[in-house]
Amino acid sequence: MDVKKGKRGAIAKAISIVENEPKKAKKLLKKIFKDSGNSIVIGIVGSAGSGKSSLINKTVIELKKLGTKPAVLAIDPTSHITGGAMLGDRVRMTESTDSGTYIRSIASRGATGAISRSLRNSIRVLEYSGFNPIIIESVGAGQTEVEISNIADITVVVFNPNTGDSIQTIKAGLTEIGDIYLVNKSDLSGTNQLFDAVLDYIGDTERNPIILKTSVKKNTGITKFAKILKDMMISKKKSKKEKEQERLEAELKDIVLNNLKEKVDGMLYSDKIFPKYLKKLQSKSIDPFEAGDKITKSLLK
Ligand SMILES: Nc1nc2c(ncn2[C@@H]2O[C@H](COP(=O)(O)OP(=O)(O)OP(=O)(O)O)[C@@H](O)[C@H]2O)c(=O)[nH]1
Ligand SMILES: [Mg+2]
Repeated sequence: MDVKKGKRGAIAKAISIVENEPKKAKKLLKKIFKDSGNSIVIGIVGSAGSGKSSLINKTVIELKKLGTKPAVLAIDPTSHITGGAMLGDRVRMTESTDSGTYIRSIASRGATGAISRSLRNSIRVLEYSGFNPIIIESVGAGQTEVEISNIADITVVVFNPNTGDSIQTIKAGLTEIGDIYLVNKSDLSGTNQLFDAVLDYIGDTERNPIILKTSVKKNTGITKFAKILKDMMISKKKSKKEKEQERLEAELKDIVLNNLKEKVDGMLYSDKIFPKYLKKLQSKSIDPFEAGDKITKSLLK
C-alpha cells in the first residue's frame, strides 16, 4: 500500500478517511493497526501566537539532521470558523515541508474526547508510514492541553513574554503536564523574569522537567531543544509500552461505551417504555430519577 511507502497523497487520503469517513476508517484500521503504536508522540501546547508553529518549523529540520523522520499534525481550532485567517501573521508551516517532513493541519472538533478519537488514528496512519517522532501542535486552554498530554509521550509547553503568559497561566494547570517548558521569544524583554517564574513554580517539582529559553527569531536554543527531544525519544521508549497498554484499555472502553450510547439512543424511541414514562414525568406524576431508573431497568432486561 502506498501509505506504507510514505507517499504523500496516500497519507493525506488515509488521514482524511480516518477523520471523516467512519466506515472506511474501520477497514483502514484493520490494515494498519498491527504496525502502529511504535512512534514517539510529541505534544506541543501553548497559548495562541506563542510561537509553536515557528518553533516546530525549525525544530523538525534539526530533528532530521539527528537522523529522525518527523511528521507534524497541527490541530487548528480556527480553520473551520474563519478559514484560518483569524491571526493575520500566523506562521504557515512551509519551510520544513521542503525537507520531506509530512505536515498537516486538522480541524478540531470542539467537543472533548472527539479530538483524541480521530487524532489517535491519524497518528496510527503516520506511524504506519514510518514517521517518528510525530509532533502534535495544539493551541488551547486547559482541557485540550490535558487531552493532548494524554496522547503524547513527551509534552512540551510553550510560554512567551509577549502574550501575557503570567504566573497565573503558569499555575493554571500547566504545571503538571510538561516534560519540557520553553520560554520562547527570548529575544523580547521580560524573558528573564518569566524564566525565573517558570523555574520557581515548575522547576522545583519532583518530576524535574526541563526548562529552556528559545528564540526562533534569533535562532537560539533550538538545536539544544531538538537534541533534548532526540534523547528523550530514547528514554521514553520503555515507559511508552506501559502507557500504550493503558491507552488501549481506555480506548476500548471509550469505543464500547460510545457504541452502547448510540445503540441505546436508537432504542429509546422504538420502545414504548420511554414515551410512557416521559408522559408521566411531564404531567409530574413521577420524578425524573424514578422515571430514569424504570426506563433503564427495562432497557437492560
Ligand atoms: N520576536 C519573536 N517572534 C516570534 C518568535 N517565534 C515566533 N514569533 C512570531 O510570533 C508570531 C506567532 O507565531 P506562530 O508560530 O504562528 O505561533 P503559534 O503558537 O503557532 O500560533 P497559533 O498556531 O495561532 O496558536 C509570528 O508572527 C512569529 O513570527 C520568537 O522567537 N521571537
Ligand atoms: Mg500555529
